[in-house]
Amino acid sequence: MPVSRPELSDSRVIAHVDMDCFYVQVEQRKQQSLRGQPTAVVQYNSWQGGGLIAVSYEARKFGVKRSMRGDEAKKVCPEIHLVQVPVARGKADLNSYRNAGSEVVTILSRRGRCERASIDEVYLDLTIAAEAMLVDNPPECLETISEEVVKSHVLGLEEDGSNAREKVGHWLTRSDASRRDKLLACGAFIVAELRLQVLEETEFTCSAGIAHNKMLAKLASGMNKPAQQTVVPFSSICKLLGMLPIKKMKQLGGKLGTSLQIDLGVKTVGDLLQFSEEKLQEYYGVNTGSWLWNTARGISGEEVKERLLPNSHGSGKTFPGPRALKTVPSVEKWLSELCEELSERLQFDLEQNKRIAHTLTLHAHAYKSNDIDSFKKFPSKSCPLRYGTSKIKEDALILFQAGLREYLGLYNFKISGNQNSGWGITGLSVSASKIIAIPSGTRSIMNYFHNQQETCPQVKLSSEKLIQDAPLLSPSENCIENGGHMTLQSIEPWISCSEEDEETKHSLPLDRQLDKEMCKEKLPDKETSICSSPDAEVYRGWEKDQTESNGDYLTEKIRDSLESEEGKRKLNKEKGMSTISRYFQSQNSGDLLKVEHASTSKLSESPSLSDHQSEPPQENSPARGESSVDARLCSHIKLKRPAWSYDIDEIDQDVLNELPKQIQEEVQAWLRPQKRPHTVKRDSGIARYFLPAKNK
Ligand code: TTP
Repeated sequence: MPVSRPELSDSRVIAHVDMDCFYVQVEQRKQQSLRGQPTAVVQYNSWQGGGLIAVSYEARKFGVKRSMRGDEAKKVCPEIHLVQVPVARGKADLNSYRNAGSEVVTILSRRGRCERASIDEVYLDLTIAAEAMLVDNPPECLETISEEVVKSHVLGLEEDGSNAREKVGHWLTRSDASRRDKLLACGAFIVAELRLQVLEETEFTCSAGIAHNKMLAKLASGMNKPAQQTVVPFSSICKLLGMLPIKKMKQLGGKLGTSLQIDLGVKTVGDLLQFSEEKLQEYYGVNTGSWLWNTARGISGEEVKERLLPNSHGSGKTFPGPRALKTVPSVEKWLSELCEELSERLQFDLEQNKRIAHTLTLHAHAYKSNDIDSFKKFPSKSCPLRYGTSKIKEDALILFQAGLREYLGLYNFKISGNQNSGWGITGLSVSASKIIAIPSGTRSIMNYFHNQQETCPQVKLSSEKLIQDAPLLSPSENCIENGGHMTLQSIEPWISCSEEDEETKHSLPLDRQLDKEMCKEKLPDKETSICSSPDAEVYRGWEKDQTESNGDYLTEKIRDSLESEEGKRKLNKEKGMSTISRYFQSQNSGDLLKVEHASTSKLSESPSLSDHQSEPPQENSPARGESSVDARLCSHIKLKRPAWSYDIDEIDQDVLNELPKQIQEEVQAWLRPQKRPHTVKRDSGIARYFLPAKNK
């Protein structure tokens, strides 16, 4: 759902830069002979000449469109050069395009805050640079203006005939303009300069929109392509939105836009002006209603976020028509390819950018034949991400099976097993999100992280546990690059949204989410109750020890936060905490997870767990002889506490001397090798001597 944000200031200068026919330009740079030629990049699949994914402007003049296949494009433009997208692992390899995008981002980020919005789009906040230019070097004082600047389009200016450039030049250098228009003019100078730098350094052309917010800048960047820029002065906003078909507005291309057309009879964004905010809220809820009201007026306070790297990594492939995957082994084979690619990119990101992804998500597109329920979507599933190709593959397969089971219904899933019983997978993707940077100067943490991955068995995903419905990601967040197979648009509808407050859930460190998931999963009733109350007790106990021994007040904070929904929200608000703190938290919670998991897995191996308790079990204690899983879990987790860590000097020798000989020896043995507390036998009841009187 769109989020309504009031305008931060009407004096911001925001640019949206969009590369022109990007994949084609990258291929033309590789093969210079293609420059200026009608060219298109086609998908890996060569059926009917392959699907076109990028078309040069020279080819567009002939009527070649992205929706065509290569054979069709050849018919309308026989001279067209069709370049196949690079291939690796039987699918498109987008690395050269990603790297080319990064080259551009590096240049654009020189003048202001830069947000990489997709493989070939960037938002820039140039307010500070524009303000500085207005003070130091105002356009009205410039003696010459570069050709690139006067080539700008200024919405609302009559651009008729030969004097268009003159008019633009005049508008950009007016001394009587309002301050906010002067700032936009400065923005036009800066963006023109940046675009020239991009061309000189990368050989790529790009187009741009310059306005006072992201929404208007994005609308403008596509208005004059290729290699041009468009400015949106305040006076032209009304006209621009008045002409803009409702479905062309970002966020209104889908159901909401359709409803506006059908239910309110709205044709253009400007048509929304006739409705009061209350009316729109009545129809679409408070938030969306306000967003629509603001949008109709060109109001958007969305900030440009500092982000030079993608928010997520994804690898996907479609299997249209007869290529649909119909058995679990065939899905497994492709998942393996996708996971290898994903893992390579994660590793690269880790090494190059010191970033760690926390969530693995599987999306699939499926069909069921002979099923009245065929509108049902394959549910997207996610889980905490474990590094290492084999772990990612293993977890992705489990996520797939969990999704398939839900999609088919348990009964059908059981009877179909690995057989084809009328289902097919037409699209598959894995993605890694919640990517967090490890702060610089934390080399040892990197080692720690690596060690964790390699030496700890970690939590092994089971299809019964730990799997979450994937949250709905916004297109820009999701940023799954399409692999020449799946477009973002086509992925988006697959993502199922769990009904829980996802934002809150995902604000928790992932291992905590995991832990809560374990508690929520469909365990037998008895075990479910373990999680709901006594386990929470154990959890607190363990964390208290951690808090005391580490002095880690953050752990304490998380515990508090977990205790209530309110707390969770509090934690959410604290997202701004330094990344390093959060990194430490997640490492700590990772430990917790290991402890708990180890405990759970040991339950069956160790029938008399109570023997290991630091305190002697009481006669009626459920931990002694009882089969209460609950109590056994408690006792096992308590085992992990740093119990009985007395210093020998703190024990009064006289007290020891009064003890029976055998017990004295035992205590000595116990205290001496303090670093090996678990090696002592503890079944003699010695602890009774140290218990408070009432327990003796
Ligand atoms: P776009 O920016 O949508 O288009 P473009 O750069 O090719 O052309 P334009 O000048 O009109 O902006 O997409 C950027 C690249 O993403 C594009 O070159 C190829 C790739 N892409 C796909 O692979 N599949 C798709 O469905 C779309 C829309 C883009």
